Order: sequence, then structure tokens, then C-alpha cells
Amino acid sequence: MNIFLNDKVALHEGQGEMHQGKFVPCFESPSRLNNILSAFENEPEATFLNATDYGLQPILDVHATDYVEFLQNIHKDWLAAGNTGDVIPYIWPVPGLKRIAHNNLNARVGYYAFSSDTPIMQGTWQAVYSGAQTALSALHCVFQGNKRMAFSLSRPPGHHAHRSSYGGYCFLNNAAICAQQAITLGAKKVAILDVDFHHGNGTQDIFYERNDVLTISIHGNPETNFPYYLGYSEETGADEGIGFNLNLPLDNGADMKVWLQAFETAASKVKAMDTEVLIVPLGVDTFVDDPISNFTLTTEDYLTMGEAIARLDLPTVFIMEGGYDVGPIGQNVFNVLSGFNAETNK
Ligand code: SP5
Ligand code: ZN
Repeated sequence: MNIFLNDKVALHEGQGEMHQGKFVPCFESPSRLNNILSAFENEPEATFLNATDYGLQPILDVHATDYVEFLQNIHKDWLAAGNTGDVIPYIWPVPGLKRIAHNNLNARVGYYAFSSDTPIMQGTWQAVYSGAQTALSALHCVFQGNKRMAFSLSRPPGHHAHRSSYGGYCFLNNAAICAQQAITLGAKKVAILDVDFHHGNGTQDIFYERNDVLTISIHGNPETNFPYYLGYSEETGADEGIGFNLNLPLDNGADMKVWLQAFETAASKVKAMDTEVLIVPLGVDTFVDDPISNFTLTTEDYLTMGEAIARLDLPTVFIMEGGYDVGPIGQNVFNVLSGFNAETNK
């Protein structure tokens, strides 16, 4: 197990988020990462590696320059304008209003944000930049280092981030940055199989018109779950990308039996494409006790999940996404990698 880490993960720590009409402690917190790390402490097969810095270009290959500059500067500007708390949007340029790159900070924040659950603070840029480098390090380990698997263990997550927008606790789309980097390094076909409870809306959107990156997501039905406005089964890609996006929304309460059926559909799609590398945005918010989700997977089920992913028999990059039951989160993540390893070494 090649596990990539960085020392900036705790620099992003929000004061709170809007949730069902109340300002509550952020579900996505630094303690998540500490608990996952602890679960790997006594694992002899775990190798911990520090991320390498690949610079800004791989990020700019996916995200717009003005958006990256916004992430780099907004908190500094926010403080200079006399604000004291985290950056949180309160107005959005919906159709009918003018969608303009505004000088006013509140207007600029709403221009780039799509949800109010994702505060920005002083260390956000450093944390998300380092998170992207950690994911790139895992990709390089697998794609150029010819390793069977690598795990990017960082936070905050990334799969909700679009080319020019943030939300759902995500700022830079680490999975998309890795997929694009694999293409840049010469891969002809890459697959992204997103197993987080929530639809990978950002990843889908970034590659929607492309046929070199297959995007698949197994997730809670957006009729009743975040991100609501994307993730339906009829979204199959556009232009050149038709047939290269697959959404597998599942009903509330879905258990491992239902989840595995969807996985088999996903697996057939991956196998039908001559994929050189598999990227797995790994969220364990499919866990039965997750506070914001409603699937019913158990800690043991994550071993099965890891085994199933390993049977795709592809060089695999796992990237840490969601999972908010911070007690069991470590064992759940550990079990996915452990199941993957056991199946690989069979
Ligand atoms: C990466 C990731 O997992 N992001 C998820 C962001 C979800 N943020 C909004 C949460 C709203 C959940 N409301 C559920 C009500 C359950 N009682
Ligand atoms: Zn999630």
C-alpha cells in the first residue's frame, strides 16, 4: 500500500457550515484524516510517502486561471475588506441576474460557489494545493512507477469541484487533475469510478464532452440527495463524450447487495474500454451511520468493495473523498485498501 501524505491537511478547518437552517460544526474536519491515519498505523504493508510538488500546471490543465486566482486570493481580500469570519457565499447569479466577474467580494464569492456548505479560510489554498499534489504523486507512482495501487490520503475532498466552481466541501477536483495528468503523460484511456455516496458532479462536468476519460459514479439518487442538480441516469455524455459518462443512482437505504449490482454494471463499462489507469474517488459516506447520507454499508462491506475494485485488474489510484462518521471512518477506509490488497495478492 503506497499511501501519499502532505503536512498541510489541517490548515483547512471551517468554523461551521449551513445545514438545514442552522450553522453547525463542519462535517468535513481535520479529525477525519487523523482517524484514518491511525487505522493504518499497525499495518506492515502500509508505506507512507511524502507528496512531490508538481507545480500549478496540472491544476491549470483542469481549472480556469481566474478560478485558481480566486482561490489563492479571496481570503486575503476578505480580511482586507474588514471581514473576520470564514468566506461564505450568500448571493448567487442565477438566470435572470447578470453573471459577471464582480469586484464586490460577496458577488465574487457567489460567482464561484455553488453551495453554502464550503467555507474558505486562511489555509484553504495551501491545503487544497497540497491535496492536488498528493493526488498527482499517487498517480505518478502508479502510472510511471508501475505500481499496482496508490492512495492519496488528503483533505478536503475534490469530486464536487467543477472547472470554475467550488462546493460540497470541494475546491480542486483531484480525481480530474489525476485523470488529465495521465492523459498528458500519454495515456489514451482513463476511467474514473466514483464510489463516494454523493454524485461526482464536478468530475462528470469536466469530462462530459470527452471520450478519453470515462466517468462513472455510484451514488444516492439526486432526487433526494446532494448535489440534487446533476447525477441522473439519463446523463450519458455529450458530443464526442456520448457514452462516456455513466450514472448509477441508488435508492435511499441501499445496502451492499444493491451496491454490488451497480458495481457490476460499472465494471462491465470499465472492462469494455481499454483503460490504462483507474482512478477511484473513495468516499466512505456510504456507511450505515454516516450523519449526512443514507446507504447502509457496514464496515465489513468495505473489504468486499476493495476486493471487487481489485478484480478490475487495473493500476489503481484511490483518492480520499467523503465519509463523516469520524469514529469508524479509519477502519472503513482501511478495509477498502486491505480488501484490494488481499485480492491482488491472491
Ligand atoms: C465530498 C462530499 O462528500 N461532499 C458532500 C457535501 C454535502 N454537503 C451538504 C450536506 C447536506 C446533507 N443534508 C442531508 C440531510 C440528512 N438528514
Ligand atoms: Zn460524499
